[in-house]
Amino acid sequence: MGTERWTRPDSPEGDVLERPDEKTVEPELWKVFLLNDDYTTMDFVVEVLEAVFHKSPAEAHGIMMHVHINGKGLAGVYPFEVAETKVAAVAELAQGAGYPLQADMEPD
Ligand code: TYC
Repeated sequence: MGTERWTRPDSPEGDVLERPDEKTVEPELWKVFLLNDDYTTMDFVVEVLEAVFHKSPAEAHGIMMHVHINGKGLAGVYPFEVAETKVAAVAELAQGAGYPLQADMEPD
């Protein structure tokens, strides 16, 4: 909670530095969302959800429809570097197939 106050061993007295808590610096988990667009096919989105996010066909279809209707939908929650890799994998698959499908991420 708040900040942890600490002083370097060799620092002059009164030279108090502040280090934010770990959680403040970088949240542990990040949400990865798929974004809707008018051009990516529904079948392709389902394929991406199965391949990148390891969803079952039924789950993938449900998430795809949620995104189609609401504009955005949660594909998964991961540690930062895993989430970044998922976002990049979506971009690479989409670009390779010529679709504008995008994913983004935000702290959980
Ligand atoms: N809206 C797209 C269509 O009608 C389907 C779609 C769903 C696209 C989800 C992107 O993340 C998406 N073909």
